[in-house]
Amino acid sequence: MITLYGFGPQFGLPDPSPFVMKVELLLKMAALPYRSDSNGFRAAPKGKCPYIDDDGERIADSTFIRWHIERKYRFDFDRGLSSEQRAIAWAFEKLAEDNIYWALVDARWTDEQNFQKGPMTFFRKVPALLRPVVVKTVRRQLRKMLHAQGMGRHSRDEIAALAMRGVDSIADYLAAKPFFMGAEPTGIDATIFAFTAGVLCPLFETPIRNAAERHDNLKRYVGRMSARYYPDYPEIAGCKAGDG
Ligand SMILES: N[C@@H](CCC(=O)N[C@@H](CS)C(=O)NCC(=O)O)C(=O)O
Repeated sequence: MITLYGFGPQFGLPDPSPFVMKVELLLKMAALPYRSDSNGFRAAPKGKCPYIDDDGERIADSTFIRWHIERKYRFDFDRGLSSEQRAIAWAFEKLAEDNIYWALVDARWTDEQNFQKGPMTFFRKVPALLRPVVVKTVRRQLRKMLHAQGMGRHSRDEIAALAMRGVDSIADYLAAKPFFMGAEPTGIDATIFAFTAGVLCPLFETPIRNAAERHDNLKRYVGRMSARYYPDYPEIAGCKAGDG
């Protein structure tokens, strides 16, 4: 049995982490039975979630988890795609994970109002007396990470401009197709769904979300993916499951 370690449903999303949502989608696509555990962060092999435990074998990082599923269960997420399409899918995946992701982190963790509505809830279990110190320390670490990655060196407007360009590219490439690469879902849909839902999450006020909301095809896509993979959610990120 596979255990998926994440953070648990929050902000109206199956998980606040797009990487955890991505892995959950991959498990659903491969029709593998799994259970979710939101108490494993401290034991994370690389200090981050998601990771999985597959019958005692622990694999960290959403991309290595995908490769593990492909190898162990002989499941090709990209079946039917040409090598050119696979290359395009990989490039879009990394646009979301290595560029848009950091704009999302900045929007959720450094904007005060968004932080109070969102990530602040992660600290509920910290004793009230300690909470201000812990929150301050974690937010300082986050800012250091953003600075080291590079996104944190830009102004708010510059970060938004970069992320909006990424979101527009995703919407333009999706165009009128039902799924990102065509008529059927492939591996990249796990990532595009997770990050688009994260960007569209109505809890957070961001120019990136405003830009994404202008793309009707993106909202319909999130609704279509939700209907297929999260039938128990009437809506995810403000996108109704039946709207696709
Ligand atoms: N490359 C990793 C990224 C995972 C990641 O960044 N996870 C974040 C949550 S979205 C995390 O656990 N952050 C905790 C930390 O950095 O302390 C993947 O693809 O799984």
